[in-house]
Amino acid sequence: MRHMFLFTATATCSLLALATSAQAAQWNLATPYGDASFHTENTKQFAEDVAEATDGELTINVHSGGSLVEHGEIKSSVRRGTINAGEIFLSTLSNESPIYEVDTLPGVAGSYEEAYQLWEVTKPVINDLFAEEGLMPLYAVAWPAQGIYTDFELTDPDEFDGLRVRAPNINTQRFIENLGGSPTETEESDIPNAFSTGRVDAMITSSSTGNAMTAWDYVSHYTDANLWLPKNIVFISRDAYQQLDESTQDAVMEAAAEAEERGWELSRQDNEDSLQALQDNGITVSEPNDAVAEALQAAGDELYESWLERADERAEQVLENYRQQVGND
Ligand code: PCA
Repeated sequence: MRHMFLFTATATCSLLALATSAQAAQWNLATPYGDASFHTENTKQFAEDVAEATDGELTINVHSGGSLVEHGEIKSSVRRGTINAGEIFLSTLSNESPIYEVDTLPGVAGSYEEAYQLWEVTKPVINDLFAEEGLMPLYAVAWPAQGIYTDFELTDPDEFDGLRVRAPNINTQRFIENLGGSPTETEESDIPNAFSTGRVDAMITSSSTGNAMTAWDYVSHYTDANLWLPKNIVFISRDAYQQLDESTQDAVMEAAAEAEERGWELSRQDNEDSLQALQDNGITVSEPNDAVAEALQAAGDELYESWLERADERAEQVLENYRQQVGND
C-alpha cells in the first residue's frame, strides 16, 4: 500500500514535469566570440538571468566562439528561424546600410560616454532596420577603443607602408589602406592563426581582444590610439519573442536592459584589466607620438569623407543629431 502511494506520487511528479517542459521554450543564441570575451560573459549572464526570472520557462543556450553558426551567417540564421538569437559585431553589417558604420568612424565618439550617446541616437534607426527583417535588437555593448598592435615600436607613419594589418571590419580595412598598409579581414578567433601562418604582421583591435587572444605571443607593442569604440549587438527573432507569454517577454526585456548596463561597465573594467594584462605579459603600451597621431588623423579624415559620400540622408541626419546632443552637453 505504501509502495503504491509512492509510485503514484512519483508518476504525478513526472507528469507535471512533462507538462512544464512542453511549455518551456529553449532558444539557441550564437555568438562568434569566445568564453574569454567579456561580451560572452555578459551574454551568458543575460541567459542565466532570463532562466531565473522565468523559472525556466525560457532557457537561452549561448553557443560561443562561432561553434554553432559562423559570424557571417548569424543574422540570416536568426532571420530564417534556424536559431532564435544572435550576437554580432554590428559594423560587419556595413554593406547593408551606412548607419552600421557610424561606430567605426574616427573622430565621432572617442569615449564611453560619447559612444553610448551615439548608440542612443542610432538605436531607433537600427531597431527599424532590424524590424524590417523580423528581428528585434535587445542590447548593444561597446568594445574598448581600438588601437594598433605591432611587433616593433610604431614611431614613424612610413612604417605602415605595405604592413599587413588584420582588421575586424571593412571600415578598419579602409583606414589601413589610407595609412598605406595592406589590410586583411579576419575573425577574432582566427587572429592567432593569421599571425602564426605569417598572413599578418600587425592588427587593429581593442585591449580586450589583444588580451583574450594572447597578443604577446606574436606582437610586442600596443599603440593605444583611441580610434573608435565599435559595438556588438544582441538580437532575437520577433516570431520567437511573440510566442512567449507576456510575463516571459517582460523578463527578457528586463534582463536585456540590465545586460546593456552591465555590459558597458564590464567593457570599461575589461579595458583596464586588459591593458594591465598586456603589460604584465611584456607588451609595451603607449600612445601614438605626434607624427603617428597626425597620420592617423589624416587617414581618419579620409575615411570620414568617404563615409559621407556613402551615407544616405537618414544616416547623415542621425550623425547630425548626435553631434548636436554631444555639443549641448
Ligand atoms: N574585438 C573584435 C571586434 C572589435 C574588438 O575590439 C575583433 O577584433 O574582432
